Amino acid sequence: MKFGYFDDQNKEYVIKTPKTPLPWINYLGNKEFFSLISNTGGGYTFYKDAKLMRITRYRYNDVPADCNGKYFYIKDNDVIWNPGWQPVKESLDSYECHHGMGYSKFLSKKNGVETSLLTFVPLDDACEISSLTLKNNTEEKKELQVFSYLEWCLWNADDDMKNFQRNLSIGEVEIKGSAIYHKTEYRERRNHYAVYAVNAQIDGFDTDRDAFLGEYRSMENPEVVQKGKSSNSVASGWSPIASHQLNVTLNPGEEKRYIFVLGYIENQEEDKWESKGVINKKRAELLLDKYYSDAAVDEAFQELKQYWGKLLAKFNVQTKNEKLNRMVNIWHQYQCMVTFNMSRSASYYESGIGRGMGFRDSCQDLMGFVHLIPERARELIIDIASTQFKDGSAYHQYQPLTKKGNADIGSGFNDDPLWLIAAVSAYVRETGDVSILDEMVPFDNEIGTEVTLMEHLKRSFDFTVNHKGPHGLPLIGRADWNDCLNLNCFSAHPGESFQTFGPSEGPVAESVFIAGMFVKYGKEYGDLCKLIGQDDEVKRTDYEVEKVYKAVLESGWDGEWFLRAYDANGDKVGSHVCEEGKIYIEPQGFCTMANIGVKEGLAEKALSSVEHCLDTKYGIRILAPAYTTYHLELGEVSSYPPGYKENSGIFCHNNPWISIAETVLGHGKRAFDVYQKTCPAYVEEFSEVHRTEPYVYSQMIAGSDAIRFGEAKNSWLTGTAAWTFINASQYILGVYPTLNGLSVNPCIPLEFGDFTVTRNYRGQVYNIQVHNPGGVEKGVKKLIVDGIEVEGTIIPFEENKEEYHIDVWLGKE
Ligand code: BGC
Ligand code: IFM
Repeated sequence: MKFGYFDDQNKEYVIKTPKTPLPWINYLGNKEFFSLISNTGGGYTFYKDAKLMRITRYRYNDVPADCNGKYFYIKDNDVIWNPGWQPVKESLDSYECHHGMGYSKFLSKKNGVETSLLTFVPLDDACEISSLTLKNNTEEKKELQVFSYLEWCLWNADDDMKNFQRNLSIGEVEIKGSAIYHKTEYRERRNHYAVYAVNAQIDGFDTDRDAFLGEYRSMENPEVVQKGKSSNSVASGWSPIASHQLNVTLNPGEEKRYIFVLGYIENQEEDKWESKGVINKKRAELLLDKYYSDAAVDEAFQELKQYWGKLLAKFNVQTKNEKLNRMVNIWHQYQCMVTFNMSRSASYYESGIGRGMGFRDSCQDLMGFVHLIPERARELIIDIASTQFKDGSAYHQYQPLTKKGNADIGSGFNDDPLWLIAAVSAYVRETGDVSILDEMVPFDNEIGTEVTLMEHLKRSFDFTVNHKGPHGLPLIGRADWNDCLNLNCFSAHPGESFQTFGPSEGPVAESVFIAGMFVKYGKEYGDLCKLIGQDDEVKRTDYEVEKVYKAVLESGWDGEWFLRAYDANGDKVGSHVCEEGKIYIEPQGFCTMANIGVKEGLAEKALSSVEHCLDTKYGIRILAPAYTTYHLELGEVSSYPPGYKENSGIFCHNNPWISIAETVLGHGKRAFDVYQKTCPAYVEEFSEVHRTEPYVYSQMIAGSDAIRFGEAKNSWLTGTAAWTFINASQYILGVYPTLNGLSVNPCIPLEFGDFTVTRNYRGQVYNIQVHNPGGVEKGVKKLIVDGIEVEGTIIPFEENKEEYHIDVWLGKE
């Protein structure tokens, strides 16, 4: 069952009912000012950092769900409704929510009034614009009252939810004309404030929540709206809000449009800071003036659309498979932008006050994003590398506003260092910009400790070299990619969180997954060394990589698949000798991607074991059989009920690893089958089972042991976004950036047909036509670049060329 449809022409998903199984959201904003917005108008706004600079308040764990947003109430005599249905929930005569690239649009009809509400964040300003158009479709004159509503968050969203003894006394606002200023904390910090304004003369306002709602009422039935009259309340402490009243008279057929602007303003040094907490409104007024007219707003919206049009044109594929085209050309890349911006900080499942930017997460996110805006990927690499320690380990997370490592979480996830190599390699392969390797980057953000980024990569590499266990495999530390595989926590104190066991950390638990990573990214580090002429280092990397390769063959192979790990007792994890958790997905994917055991025939076996032991109709499970009891020696992985999360859930993130691994072995059909199983456009058909948004990936789908098998959770912020785009674009379609240029080597099902790819690479346009006359799964028989046949699969890079025309002929030798 579907709740909407894809409109590929407009790059939108159109939701046809407000009653989706869960809130289906979108992200507004591309760089610093962001909003989350649901299909019923819920959500919240922040500047740079969802924890420290929260502009509007959201209510967690609330009933009904998805409560608080930027709402508009329309009152037509006794009938009151919202264009997005919530919070009044008055049934609408028609409703559509269009989630597009950086904007959402609500189209609805009620009582003969047609409304169109477009909301977006313009490209270069810290504000959100809501353009509300009301049209009278009746023969009678309409006298409407329209009320806007949002609730301010007292900036630090964490404190805002806890520190009531202070918070209830600090709220301050100022009203000037149609502009409502939120200036809480201005007295103290004097450096920022927010404003909510409308480009019309208002007929009233409210800034005190209780006055607006009335006693013991909720947003569902505000007293002010029911009365049709604002109370002109001025908040003093308690809960400040911003609400405007507009009395709107519409003659038959008449239409009126209002522009609401929610802005964030940061004072600059030269701004005059006055005493008594009076804010300097100059910058706010400039901003509000800028978006006062309809024409200015239309222009800003067109710019946003053009921006996305240009960005997405950087990778465009045309196959006969409409769903694949849609996902690769639009939604995969869009989700990559969102994960790049958010890491794992703010979604409807990440509160924005817990995790900030993840070292591991952001490194992977940028691998799927780097072709879109390489300069931003470059900046992020430097930020991430600056949180590394001298021994190569790193803070697991950092706060986006301060860019400082999070000391509460600390370090100890032993896969982290290697992800930095993966990210830098992806950046240099994409851009050819080796100058980044010479950038001076500090350790732990400490001035005076700067070394080159290349030296950071060396420390990353050496972290694994210097942290190996009894089998010569990398030590896992607190966990590796699988945060819940806590193999050293056997002596954690009861009640302590799984990952905060510090002193009891055992020395011996080893990870075959990290071994796979080391072989893959160790080689990529070696390639970078070679590129810049560090020949001795190349030899050293070859030697170290070979050692770990051998260690995997000797101690990391279980007979039918790759072992997952050794625990702190030296016992095997993910082995046929285990009663539960006999096989894990991660090493099968990563070792094969690293080419371990490919020539020995082991990878082939491992992937067929994945198909037999882990696959389900909704995707591949992370492990099987699920753990049915808690194991102290395994940690959080066994804490989840069978079928959920890391305990045998279908973790979407590592499904593409298997798909990529299948392409390494040349299995085009299987690679594509794996891709399709979890891919949103293919899953859309059974949205009532899957339940999360059908245009983006979720972190996890409940596995076959769960009662709600097939139900997804934690949509949007998942490494699946980057990996699935990498899989589809670089391995299935086969357009892979190497250090020496773009390579084309697809791996597709026999009946896939010919296809074209347009790829912007290093500032040049590559028009690639792939022909598969004999219907093979993999194998480039002939590569013709601008009429000239070229050896191999790499298109020679030519400086000063603008466009290439490439014909790739697949076939048997
Ligand atoms: C979650 C895991 C997650 C980890 C991150 C755990 O509490 O259950 O899914 O990966 O935290 O640190
Ligand atoms: O790898 C992690 C990621 O960093 C956060 N979400 C869960 C994944 C698997 O545990």
